[in-house]
Amino acid sequence: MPVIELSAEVRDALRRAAPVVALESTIISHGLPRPRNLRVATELEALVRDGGAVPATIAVLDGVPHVGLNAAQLERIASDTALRKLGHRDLAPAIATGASGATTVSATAFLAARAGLRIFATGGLGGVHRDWTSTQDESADLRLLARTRITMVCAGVKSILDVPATLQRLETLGVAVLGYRTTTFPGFYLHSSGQPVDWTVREPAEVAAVMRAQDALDGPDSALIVANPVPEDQQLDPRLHDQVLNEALNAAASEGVTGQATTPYLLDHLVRHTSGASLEANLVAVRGNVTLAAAIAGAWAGGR
Ligand code: PSU
Ligand code: MN
Repeated sequence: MPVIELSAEVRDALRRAAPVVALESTIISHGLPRPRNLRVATELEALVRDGGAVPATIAVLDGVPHVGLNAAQLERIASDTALRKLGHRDLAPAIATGASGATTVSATAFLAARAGLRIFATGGLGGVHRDWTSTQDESADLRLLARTRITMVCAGVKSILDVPATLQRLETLGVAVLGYRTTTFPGFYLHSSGQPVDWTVREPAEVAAVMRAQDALDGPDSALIVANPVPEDQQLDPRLHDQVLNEALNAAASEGVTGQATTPYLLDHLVRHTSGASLEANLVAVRGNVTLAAAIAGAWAGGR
């Protein structure tokens, strides 16, 4: 395994078994519009600190996987338009060729777990795309979460996806899903996707207890998804959401957008055609997840 570079702060926190929260970088480089993305990246790290944990944003720079970025590195992620989007499968080629890229959930979860981190926050997971039967497009996020012991705090999966199919895949893959103070699976921009969840927890300590039970069972490794909805009064208007999403899906199909480009294309289309309202809902989701992840990291570190 090539060396993973830990920031001094993250290394120190891990040595002390202090709370640490992993953050992905693709949301910064490919998921949010510039220049707001840099402010968001900085704000998310500050929210983790306010919650008493150390932030560890993860990316690959010049062929080196980094866990924990300094201000200049974070700025590079936000501003470098040539930065690649790296899933787990891209890590080895990126390392070998000295490439730089932002890491998706799949690559971030892998590097975080390898570095000894246990808690990870993002906006919405990747999953099964709506036209799966013709495109076979299922995010590599799911495959990695099926084999990585990491606690993933998210607002569900992105609503551009086929949510019921994604939940079914998570069941098949053996990934547990906890609703955080909700009995329905969140809908990313929306408070609820309408799909039920099997388990509901109400406090960070309950999540930490589930993590300890995972450790006691000791395998096979899989993620624990903590699905944390945006508050109903801060969600995107569901009617606007459905209408613009349909337009976005049609536009992607007619422009022939496929593969890695699909998710950034759809997210960007939603931002532009909701006058930024989808961006605000996305940010509410990520902020809430980051804050909850810090609290879970605290409960987890405290109970060890
Ligand atoms: N969450 C967000 N915005 C994003 C993503 C997540 O709020 O842009 C990114 C994550 O990096 C996730 C990726 O892993 O989208 C999924 O892309 P794909 O469907 O190509 O696997
Ligand atoms: Mn994909």
